[in-house]
Amino acid sequence: MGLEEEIEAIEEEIANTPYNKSTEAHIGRLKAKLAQKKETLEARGSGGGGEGYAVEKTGDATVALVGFPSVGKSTLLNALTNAESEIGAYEFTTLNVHPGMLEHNGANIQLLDVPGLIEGAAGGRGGGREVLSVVRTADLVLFVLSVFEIEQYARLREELYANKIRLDTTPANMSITKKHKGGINVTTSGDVGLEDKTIAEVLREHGYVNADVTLREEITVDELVDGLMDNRIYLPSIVTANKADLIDPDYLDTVNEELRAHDLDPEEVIFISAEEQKGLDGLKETIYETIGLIRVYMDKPGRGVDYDEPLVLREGQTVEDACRKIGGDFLDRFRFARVSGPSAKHDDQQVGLDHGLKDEDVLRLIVRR
Ligand SMILES: Nc1nc2c(ncn2[C@@H]2O[C@H](COP(=O)(O)OP(=O)(O)OP(=O)(O)O)[C@@H](O)[C@H]2O)c(=O)[nH]1
Ligand SMILES: [Mg+2]
Repeated sequence: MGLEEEIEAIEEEIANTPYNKSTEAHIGRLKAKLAQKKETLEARGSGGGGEGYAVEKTGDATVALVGFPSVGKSTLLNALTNAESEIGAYEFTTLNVHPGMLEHNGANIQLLDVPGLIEGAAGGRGGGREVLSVVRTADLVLFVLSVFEIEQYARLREELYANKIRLDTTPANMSITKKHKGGINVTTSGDVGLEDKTIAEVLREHGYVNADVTLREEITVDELVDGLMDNRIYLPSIVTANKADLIDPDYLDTVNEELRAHDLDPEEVIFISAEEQKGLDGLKETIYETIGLIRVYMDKPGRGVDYDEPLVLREGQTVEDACRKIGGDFLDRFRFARVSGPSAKHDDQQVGLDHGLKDEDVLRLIVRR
């Protein structure tokens, strides 16, 4: 049996096995096996340099526009950025990756308009694999849907999932320590939703013989398998409903229903018209916030606070990260810093390299001469 047939056989067996407590461990083992076989198949296929598109990443963050042909990706890119992406009234206008730079709150956010993501993309048909490899390197996925084709959302998510992109979730909270003997020991805190036996089986299938595994949250078999593979990418996403200018107010109910049918909260979906440039300010702000960008205003000796060109960092980053981003020898010469603003207990608080910064902090670095 060839690898493809083996994969199909396992998929069929999973589909035909009812899921319950007595079959859970078996299904777990099958899913773990399936993940590895797919990996092997892919490694074979990628000999011809299939990773494609070397798009140079510039700016403070990168956003991938993901959507079917003709939903308005290029129009949106052009409306948001300084790029000139070809817009056509026919499908597949965008045959290459078109980058553009969006400036918002002093941050430079690179948007990538990638070719229409079509059915079977994750399987490598129709050049979709290249699209997906671009998406994998982004910091945020921006779904572009047309208000008339909300159902495309399901397919888009499936394609990304099949290409090991996990959206709006975090990696499983677990730790594994390899040992020399003693078999596989499972420790869980609270009900994690899986039998200890299932967890052990999945680990065994992944080649662990002796190991301590600790799970600290509820998890599915698929999430457990993901947690064992090192090539899963976790990204946040935003959903836009474009061409909102074309719908009558009474059709809005239908759109909202469609959204809910796809587990989307109409309140969280951003309705826009790329063509008429409506709803774009809200979209820019949501992009900025979802990536978790923050502005830090540098207080430069003798020149005062620079509010025009903030240092752009991510939520959770520290004074040390700020020094690195500024470059030069600031880190080597660092003595201490003074912070005012949201992260400071009081104005001019003296802090060290590990101090966490927040949006709109004012930062002064005191360095050795
Ligand atoms: N009415 C209206 N038309 C739009 C809007 N956005 C895009 N269009 C039109 O939809 C068509 C397709 O737009 P594109 O921006 O080329 O779509 P695309 O997603 O880039 O398509 P591909 O490059 O083929 O993947 C064009 O005729 C646009 O003028 C919108 O907000 N409202
Ligand atoms: Mg296009």
